[in-house]
Amino acid sequence: MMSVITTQRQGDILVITSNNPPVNALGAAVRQGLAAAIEELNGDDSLKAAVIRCEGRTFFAGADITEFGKPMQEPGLPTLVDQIEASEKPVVAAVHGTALGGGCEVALACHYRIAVPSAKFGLPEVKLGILPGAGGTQRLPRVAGVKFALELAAKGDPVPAKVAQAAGLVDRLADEDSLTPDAVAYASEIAAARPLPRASEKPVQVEDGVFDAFRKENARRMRGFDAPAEIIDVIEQTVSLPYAEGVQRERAGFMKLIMGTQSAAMRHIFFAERKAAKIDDVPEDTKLRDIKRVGVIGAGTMGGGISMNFLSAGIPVTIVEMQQEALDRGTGTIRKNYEASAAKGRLKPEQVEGAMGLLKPTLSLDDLADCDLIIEAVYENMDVKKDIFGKLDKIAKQGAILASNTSYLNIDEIAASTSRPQDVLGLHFFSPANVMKLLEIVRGAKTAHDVLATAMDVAKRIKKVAVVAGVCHGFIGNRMLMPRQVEANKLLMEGATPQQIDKVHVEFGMPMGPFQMADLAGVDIGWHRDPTRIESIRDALAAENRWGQKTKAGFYDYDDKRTPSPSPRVAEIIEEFRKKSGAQQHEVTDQEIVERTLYPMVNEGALILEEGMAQRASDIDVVWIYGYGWPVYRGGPMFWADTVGLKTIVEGLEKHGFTVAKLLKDKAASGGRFNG
Ligand code: 3H9
Repeated sequence: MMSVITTQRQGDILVITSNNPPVNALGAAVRQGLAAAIEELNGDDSLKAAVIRCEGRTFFAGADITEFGKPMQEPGLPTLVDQIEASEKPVVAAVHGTALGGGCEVALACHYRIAVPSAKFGLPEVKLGILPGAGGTQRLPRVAGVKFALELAAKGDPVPAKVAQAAGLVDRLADEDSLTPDAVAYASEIAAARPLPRASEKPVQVEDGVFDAFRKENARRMRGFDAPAEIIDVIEQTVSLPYAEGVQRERAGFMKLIMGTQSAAMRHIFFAERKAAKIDDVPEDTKLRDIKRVGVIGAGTMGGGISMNFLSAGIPVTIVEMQQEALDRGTGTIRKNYEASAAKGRLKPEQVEGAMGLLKPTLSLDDLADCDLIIEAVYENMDVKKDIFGKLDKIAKQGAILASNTSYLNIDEIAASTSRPQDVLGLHFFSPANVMKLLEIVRGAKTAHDVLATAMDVAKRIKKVAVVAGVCHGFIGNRMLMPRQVEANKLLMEGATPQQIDKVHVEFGMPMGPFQMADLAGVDIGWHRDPTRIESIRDALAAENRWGQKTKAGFYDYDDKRTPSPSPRVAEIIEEFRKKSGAQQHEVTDQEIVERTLYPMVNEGALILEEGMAQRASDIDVVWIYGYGWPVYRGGPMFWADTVGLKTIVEGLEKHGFTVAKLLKDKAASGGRFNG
């Protein structure tokens, strides 16, 4: 078997190459090979310096995450990076692709770093719930300053090579096409330089107040997460310590985090997201249909947002509306959104024009004849959708994929209004569609394999995380939202307030609770619009023009800055309904809210699995993380249920009178789990 690490001499330079596809993760074989190569360098007088480089699409993308939780084979990464840095002869890191996590730490341990301009550097460990555990918290502040180290390590977003260079993390940029020769030339140039620049030996410069300022600035995004707080603490507590002591503190922090539930949850989601892209009965080499132009029917909020995904990815869009005014309004909103991004510096003005130039507005469905994928995004009405699909059947070219953005309706029924149900599927985007990462791909009974595979590929092109769902009311996400809402309403009748229920959800880690969500989405959504027909609290609120944030009143009152406060009027309305309902009043505890709103979601998830509406439990977790803001550090509802214990979930459900799904009951009885 070919070794993952090979060495080759170019004159007196040793070129050390890693070839460990797909991402050159630093598994045991790579670490052993690198350690041996460094020994080779130092044991041979004819060698003067070394270059560490990688084959394939990237420099080391980090430690091998699949090894976590197993006994570590020697040498561990912390030992290896120290060995590289301790080399008596200079070692140059030649970076392309992404030097992430342990990969960035290997680069930091090298004495010099050269990178192509397209390379990126990052410490994404925080996104796996851990901290850089191979000297990253120690070497990076020494090389690039505390502020930069905090940004990279506590936020986890990579930076381009040029930014890394400005910070001191990259010494030299290579030509995009000649990294290895440039790195070898660089190694020859510095071969005799002494003393060697060793990151661990540099003093750290600390600006006053940098840690508190960083904590304050990022308090919101770090809320609930253990790892960022630990990373800041580790750096703060070690900046004035020698490297050897600092790295011990780092190790202690790493061990604490990696043993914790948050890290297990976040690693679960890392792999769950990648697994979701695989469709069990659709071979990976399925030939894809060519998607060159997309049609979108409806230029409302959804249609506009959906279009932006494709425009941003450089895919031309034909957008159709029925009236000129609505069409102008829709395209105007798309432009306004792009211009707002440009104003924030996220886009260049020419990118705005580039995207807008790909948009073809029209009033005629006939103009969709040259589209390869057509997405219908009109309002939720089966007859309207059937009518549109019937027309599309006559207009669309052969082989075009016909998709509906419905959130609830039956895709098979929609597909039956065409003569080509094999080409029909659901593409359920989440609002705002240009922002939210989730895409539910709804698979009809007759949807062809290549249609599914193409939809998955399109999702990747437009940077969505896609999950396959079967045809059922509300698919995966909205179907699980329903029991939560029903219970939240019942709890109101029994004595809880909207504030209390929302608070429990926010403390759990959700961005907002069910009533805050209703106010944001619009209390009037789905309202029958008859102010005299008051059958629910929502009817009562809607009838009083309490439509949510947009009318500055809903379940809460809002000021001009949309800050919510409890509403005395809503309390009165709830009281009236309580009396009418005859529901028994009691003091509702926070724990009861968890058991009655979150456990039923797990139960619904189990039913979804039982019915085959989701391929795997981890897909359900992905839906909730990317579509509804379930806290990633709890790993999604099914992973969370595993951490609570399925027996406890079943007991809780039974205590509150729910019918428990068979799958959930069976798993609880056998001591099983949803994930693993
Ligand atoms: C760390 O370094 C800790 C140290 O500080 C301390 C240690 C003591 N390990 O994403 P893709 C797999 S923590 C194992 O689809 P892309 C992935 O599962 C690590 N496997 O490709 C997938 O497998 P499959 C810090 C990994 O081009 C395949 O590779 N580093 C790892 O869209 C392709 O992945 C990170 O957190 C890994 N480290 O994106 C970086 N990485 O084909 C994590 C990937 O079977 N990785 N795989 O589904 C990434 O962010 C992206 O993979 C990357 C490529 C940007 C590199």
